Amino acid sequence: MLQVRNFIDGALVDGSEGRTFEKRSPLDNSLIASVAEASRADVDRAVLAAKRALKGPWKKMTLAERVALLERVADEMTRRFEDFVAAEIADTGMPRMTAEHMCARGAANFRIFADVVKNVPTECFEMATPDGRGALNYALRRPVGVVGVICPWNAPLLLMTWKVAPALACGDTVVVKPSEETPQVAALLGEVMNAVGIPAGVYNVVHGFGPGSTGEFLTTHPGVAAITFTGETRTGAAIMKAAADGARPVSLEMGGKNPAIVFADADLDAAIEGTLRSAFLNTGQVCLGTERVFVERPFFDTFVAALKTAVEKLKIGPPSDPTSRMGPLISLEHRAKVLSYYAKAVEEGATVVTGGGIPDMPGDLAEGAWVQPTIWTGLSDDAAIAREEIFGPCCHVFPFDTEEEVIERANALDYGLSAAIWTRDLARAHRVAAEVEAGVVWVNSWFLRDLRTAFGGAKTSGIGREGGVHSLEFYTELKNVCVKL
Ligand code: NAD
Ligand code: 6OD
Repeated sequence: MLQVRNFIDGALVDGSEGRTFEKRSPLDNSLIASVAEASRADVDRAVLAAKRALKGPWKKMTLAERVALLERVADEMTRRFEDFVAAEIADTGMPRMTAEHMCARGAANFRIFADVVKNVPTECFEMATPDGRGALNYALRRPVGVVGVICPWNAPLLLMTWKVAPALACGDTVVVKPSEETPQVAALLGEVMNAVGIPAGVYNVVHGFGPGSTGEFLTTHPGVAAITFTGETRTGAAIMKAAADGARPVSLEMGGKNPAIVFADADLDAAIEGTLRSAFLNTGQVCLGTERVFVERPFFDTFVAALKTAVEKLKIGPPSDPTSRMGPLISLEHRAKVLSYYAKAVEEGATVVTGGGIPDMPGDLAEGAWVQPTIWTGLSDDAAIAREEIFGPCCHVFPFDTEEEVIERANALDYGLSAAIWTRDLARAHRVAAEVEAGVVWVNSWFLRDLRTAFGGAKTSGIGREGGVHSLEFYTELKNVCVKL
């Protein structure tokens, strides 16, 4: 069985207390790995190693040298692409094409932030002084320090590198806590760091859980200067409390219950194809995914029928089958949560347009975390499945009558991560995009990413923005130098 280890100060190591935890395959619940759980002492060692690296070889490098190393990380990730894809698939059970996309984004994240730090200017202001000699203000960006990186399981490599890459590009060092559900790619990335010559201590990984374990040890560690987190909103709130001790900054990318708004003038094929992706990609385990679909009434029946047909064609199966388009959920525990919402929808009187249960899977796969992709109609906006993030392959489709009404309904929740608007009317697209309360809005598309743009959530979906130069706000301290001339 695979042994997944921590990565501390440039070495793959077991936990100092000898504790391990099991990683099971979502495909059939078989045991696939034993993961070394880091103790408080291990977290401490990782943070100290990161602090040493921060003041040592990493600090001594020029920006050009650092950028060249990050580009080599991307190259090495590309060279070891198959290893990353295999690890991502083993931990998550996702279809191969999804894993390939995620792993390509992992390397792309290093390239974009290498590029950003190479090219970004800082401000400079000349000022007058009473003696007429004047003064010059210029800004310097300096690393913030050791960054604690807490990651979820739904897109392990993409989301971890989305934080590690800008942190390293800015000259910080990191201690990463991957999700206990998806430990493998973080350890692999450690091998990549060593292979290209990233100094020991710059990138560290500690495995474990949240409260009372590695996550808590890391977020409460006084040596951690800033914490960046992706995960559930209530976990983000707990991390914010931990960060308040020591007044440390946080960047939080959290949950969503995202709307799609489909106007009757939309291109039906594009809206169906887009909603099929936004609700069911990665078995609905995408924070940006659509769980509430609002369709203008004249288009409603046609839309629901076409989405049903498209969903019923989705091939559910293991990643070993190249025709699979939907894998299992991450775990049996998560499936129990998703199925509890499937039951709640029925209790509340929903019409189940398709799905609603567990698919028949052959052989050992019957033990895995499979669920049917599900569409509901017929409930009101205050039903539990219309308000709470389910994080599964499901959506409720609601009819609407006016633009004003749909904006109000889309904005009715405390979440505000993303929205998708489908229309051929450009003026309306701009109007609605401006009014929808979300950090990211797509028009006639979904999850189309330009990595230079600001990414994050409004309301309880996030605090702060990452992406392009916006990441520098979090991963650096901006220092003004005022020089009297
Ligand atoms: P989660 O909040 O349960 O766990 C995320 C990480 O936090 C894990 O590594 C976990 O071990 C750790 N953790 C848990 N409690 C902790 C604590 N008290 N202190 C420190 N660490 C702790 O989230 P998840 O179930 O892994 O991921 C799914 C969630 O993530 C969904 O809500 C989804 O919307 C959200 N998400 C958001 C984005 C975004 O960009 N906004 C992206 C992906 C996922
Ligand atoms: O594309 C990204 O940068 C990003 N953070 C995506 C998040 C996906 C959530 O599941």
